[in-house]
Amino acid sequence: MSTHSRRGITRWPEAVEEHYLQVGVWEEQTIQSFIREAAGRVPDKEAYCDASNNVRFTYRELVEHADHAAAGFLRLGLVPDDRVILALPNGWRFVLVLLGCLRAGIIPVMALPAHRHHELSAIGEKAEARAIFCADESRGFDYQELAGELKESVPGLEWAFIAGDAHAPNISLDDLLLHEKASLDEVAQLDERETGGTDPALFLLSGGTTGVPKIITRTHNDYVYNIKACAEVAGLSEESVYLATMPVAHNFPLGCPGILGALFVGARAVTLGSPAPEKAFPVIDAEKVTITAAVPAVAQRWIEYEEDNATGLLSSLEVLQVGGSRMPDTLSARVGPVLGCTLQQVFGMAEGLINMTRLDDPAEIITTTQGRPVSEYDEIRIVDESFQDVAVGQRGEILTRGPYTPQGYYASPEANEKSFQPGGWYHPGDVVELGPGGNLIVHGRNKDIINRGGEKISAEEIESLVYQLSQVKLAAVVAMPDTDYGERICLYAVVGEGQTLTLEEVREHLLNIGVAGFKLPERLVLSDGLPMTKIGKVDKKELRNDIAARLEAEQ
Ligand code: OOB
Repeated sequence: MSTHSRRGITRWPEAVEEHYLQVGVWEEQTIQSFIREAAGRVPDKEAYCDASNNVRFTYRELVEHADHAAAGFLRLGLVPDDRVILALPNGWRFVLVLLGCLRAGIIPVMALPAHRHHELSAIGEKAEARAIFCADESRGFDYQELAGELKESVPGLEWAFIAGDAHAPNISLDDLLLHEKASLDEVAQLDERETGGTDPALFLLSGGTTGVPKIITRTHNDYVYNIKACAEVAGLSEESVYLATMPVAHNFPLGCPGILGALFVGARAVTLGSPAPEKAFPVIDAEKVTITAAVPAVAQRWIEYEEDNATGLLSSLEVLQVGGSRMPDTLSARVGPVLGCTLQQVFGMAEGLINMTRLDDPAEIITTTQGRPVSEYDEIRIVDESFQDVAVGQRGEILTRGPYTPQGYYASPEANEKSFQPGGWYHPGDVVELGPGGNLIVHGRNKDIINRGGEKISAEEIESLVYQLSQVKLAAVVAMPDTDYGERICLYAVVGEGQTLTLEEVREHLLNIGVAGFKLPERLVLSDGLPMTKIGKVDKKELRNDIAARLEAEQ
């Protein structure tokens, strides 16, 4: 084990790691070894379908392509433990690059196609990324240009792999994925070098509260267990067909159980680039999808679309997992009757802990709670502001630790100080109550983020960027309620005397500095002053009430 791959990575305490190994929740095997195992059982079965491009691979093909990709990366000069930014959209290239990286021991940083220079430069620098994998051009945005700019600004970032035709010096990813072949020697070397269970497998990004997205190291041992525990609770079997319509870089559609869970059990994984019902419903019908995952905003669109159109395209669908933000009880009650499938509520986080309602739970539990931990080894406490356990049935903030919840962020001592409590307890800032049958009910959060349809946006990050506009004297970003997204971003600002500010100016400024589109404020409220708390901070609670009241009055 080289020391490099351990730099910045917090391990579980040694005795705890030994315990997890002893009881077998950690198996000392890699993620890809379980996909190979499935390929051994059902080599000629279709493993994966890219429904946007109608590209399909059997298990045998998938495993071979992963070898070819891994050998191709290493031949070019990438080495095990290198980090690479994976910002590809859902599709066959994403899957082959991910599996190729895992096979080569290269650590992919799971970025989003929506990320731009602002996010990718910070992530790339923090992770010391040596390559980026991205689209050519999408929705009018030129990723090749972005990749070029990133190579200029991120030290050590040498390669840009582009989907489709690449302009030199960028490298054509398609050439590599479709034409490179691993020799028998190279395959033997890959086998020999295959990394161990406690090695980092991938870096997930946190929807955190501070400026730079925090990186979460997920090791093979912990992520394998995450995937397996979720696959079991979601009832995945060889007969399942799992559809991902959200960006698969997110933990939820990636490993909870996600496409990786499907590949572990010899099921079929299908990806699509959009959750729009007009696109997703025909795919569910054509591919006979049995299980898929959605955020509440998407579940709502699906329910409304089915109510309006009675498509009858969902007869194969058995389970709809919903999570990422709080699903209103009124919406959860409509899933079964309208979509004809079982709802599974999922309260999870990229940092680890996953809670799910069980498929055979009574309807009352499924519709009114966000589920219970998927593993008997998950530990949960519910505490007050001084981190004392609250009385049973009281609301408080959740603390958690367990075999797939790492005890620190990657190379972020300050963030760790804030987000982890002594004893390795992760403190996500969610306010919960222990409900019937040990199921959690999520009541809100004590963290300064906006949860826009499942995408988490740090208020502090946007505020600091808005302050770059010279006319802004005071800025506060808060969530405003929204029927489609649950929450949208509202900016309150105080400008200097005689100065003006428009929403367009703010948005243009943020776009110019390369901020992801989903982080742009959607409403601006100019004010002469902002309410302050006793300790001199902007009173965001009051601002949230204010914007809610304004919206109410406008209806
Ligand atoms: C998932 O992961 P992240 O890392 O994008 O966000 C985690 C945060 C949680 O701390 C919580 O604030 C919120 O998202 N959240 C929910 C929720 N599920 C997540 N809040 C209320 N109700 C729920 N059901 O969002 C994620 C990761 C894996 C599986 C599912 C979701």
